[in-house]
Amino acid sequence: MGVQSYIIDADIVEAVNQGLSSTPKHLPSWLLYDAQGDQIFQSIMRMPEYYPTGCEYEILRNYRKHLSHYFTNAADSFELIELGPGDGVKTQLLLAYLLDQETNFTYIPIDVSENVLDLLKNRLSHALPKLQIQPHTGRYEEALLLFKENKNRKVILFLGANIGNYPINSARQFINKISKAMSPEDFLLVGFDLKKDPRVVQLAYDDPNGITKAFNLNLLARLNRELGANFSLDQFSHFPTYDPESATAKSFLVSRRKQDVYIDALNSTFHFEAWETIHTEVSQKYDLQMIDDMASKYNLEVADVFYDKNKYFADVLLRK
Ligand code: AVJ
Repeated sequence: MGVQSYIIDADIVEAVNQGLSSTPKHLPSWLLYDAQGDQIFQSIMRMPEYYPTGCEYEILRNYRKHLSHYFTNAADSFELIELGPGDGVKTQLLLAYLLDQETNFTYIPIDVSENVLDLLKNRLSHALPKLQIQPHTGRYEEALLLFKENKNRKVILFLGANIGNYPINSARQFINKISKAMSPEDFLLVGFDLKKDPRVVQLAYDDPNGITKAFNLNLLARLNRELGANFSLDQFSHFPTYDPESATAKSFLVSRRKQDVYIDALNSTFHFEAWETIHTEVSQKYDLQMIDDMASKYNLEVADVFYDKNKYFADVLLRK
């Protein structure tokens, strides 16, 4: 092969090798979010079919006062820690309100992508000059361990139905880890996408303009760019499913024919049978019973639940 023109990330190599060597094949959803994927996800959030963004925006706009009351209860300062802030547009509603109230807090957005955090910091420093912001680059788990050690009061935000990306058992384990990092005065606010008409869910992941399709296929384009793979994007289709019984939405990439794909960085060829699948994403939906069960299992109490007008989505406030 020619001169290698890409930087190889060991985590990506391992995940891709493991996922494409498994039966059935799978790739982790965090691979969807490179600079291109971040941009396509911004377009997804503006689609009328993708209801979660608008719902959570409505919730934070309507209830920012209620939320601020909980958060500022003890009158002292606190750390507002956000796991996976994205573009921060929804959180900004809350931040602006807290600053208007002259609340003393530091905003700590945590993400694995330094790119996301740089963009966010630039944007928020202009929009909210008084904001004290301390971005932290790294994985959530490792960041939580750090926060467990400091004694500052904490409000942790995990919004946007990001929890839905974890299969339900992993979601439980993750909530358990957060719970262990929390003290009795701390709060945790989690955004859950709720069970609803299955057709509404289905359409959110199968939009007629193919934006979600482009998002899913970008994963293969990324492997072409970063690992020197030779996936033909038109030989794979995007196929989302929603099972209303388990309330799990899943996305697949389906091989349209029998084919071999070479990945230079792995120095390996992967074989695909016609109609063989790669599972790329889970988007778990919840109901209040599931949320209550999860909370009580891990010593958390549901302090309040905030809904949008359709009850499509809930921001759930938890404390120890
Ligand atoms: C960012 C994980 C909440 O699962 O709804 C949107 C990602 N994927 N459309 C979701 C996504 C396809 C989104 N989360």
